[in-house]
Amino acid sequence: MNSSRGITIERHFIDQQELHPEASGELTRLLHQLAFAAKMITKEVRSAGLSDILGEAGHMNVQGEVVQKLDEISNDVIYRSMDHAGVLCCMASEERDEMIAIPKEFRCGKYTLAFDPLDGSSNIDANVNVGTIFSIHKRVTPEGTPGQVEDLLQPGRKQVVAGYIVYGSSTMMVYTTGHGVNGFTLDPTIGEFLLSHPNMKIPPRGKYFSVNMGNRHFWSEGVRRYVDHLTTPNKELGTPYSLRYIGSMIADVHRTLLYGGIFMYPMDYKDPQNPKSKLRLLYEAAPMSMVVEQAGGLSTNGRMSILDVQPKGLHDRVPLFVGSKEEITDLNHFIEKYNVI
Ligand code: P6P
Repeated sequence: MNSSRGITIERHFIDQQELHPEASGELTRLLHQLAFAAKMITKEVRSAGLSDILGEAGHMNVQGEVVQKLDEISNDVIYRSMDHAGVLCCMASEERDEMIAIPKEFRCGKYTLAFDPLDGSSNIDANVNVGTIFSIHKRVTPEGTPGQVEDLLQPGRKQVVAGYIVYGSSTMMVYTTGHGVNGFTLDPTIGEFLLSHPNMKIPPRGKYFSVNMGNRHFWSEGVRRYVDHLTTPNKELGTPYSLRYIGSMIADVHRTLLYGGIFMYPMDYKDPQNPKSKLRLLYEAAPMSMVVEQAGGLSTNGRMSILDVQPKGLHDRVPLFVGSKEEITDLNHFIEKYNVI
């Protein structure tokens, strides 16, 4: 029997809602809109190579119009799908410096949405998998008032929904409401997301590690020694692991979720006085970490679970290590021993 049994994502949203008798249906409406936006962005991504919307913004397309970059188009698709739904009080996007308010003419809801409209978009010209990442919290300021930045600045552990849409050989939507992880594959012939990966679980240990080895000399000693451990032949330990790195975090983490192993974007000590991280907490690290932890994996910034990191700003960056439970546990032993992340 096919595991999807023809269960559409809309049916799954309703099933999830029925787990919460007190539910108002607002969250279900939000998820419906996200699935709709995913189909719209799929259309744009699939036709990108043909309709001259690749590359930098500002150039003119064949119709003589100013062309937006695909990530800006994706940003607008999500904004337009969500702003009038009456379920959000505010949003945050990688593409916008400030908090995105809900237009006055629309009702303010009780949720917030933080999103990366098209993660990995720098690779889109090379036809590499890209994706949309989303994170939903319940507001903390009084209902009926305009949303505030503090509604968005909540730790990942308080997410009510986290997930992503990966635009690859097929479009998949993977999400959790805190009761496990489920994956849906878009059937383009009927325009429906069908349950293809029920109750996803990450293997406790994998055979792959995923990191940009070009930055090896800029990592802390703990991380460098851990990666050296992974690449030193040892039959008993099952090393060396294989390196898989696409340079599109959503694709690298999605593969890690399916096959096991570890994805890393460590702190960069190129300037020891001013160490830097690259990945964003609110709409990249926190939602992806919630999905992986809900699937039985772990995440860390080198000190604590990503889900316990308190955001200070909408675009905070964090070191990210996420993957199989046993890999993160091994990494932590190296970090503790050398005491730097
Ligand atoms: P690097 C893509 O641009 C991105 O934001 C993530 O999706 C990806 O993991 C990372 O940057 C890749 O960065 O420095 O290895 O090219």
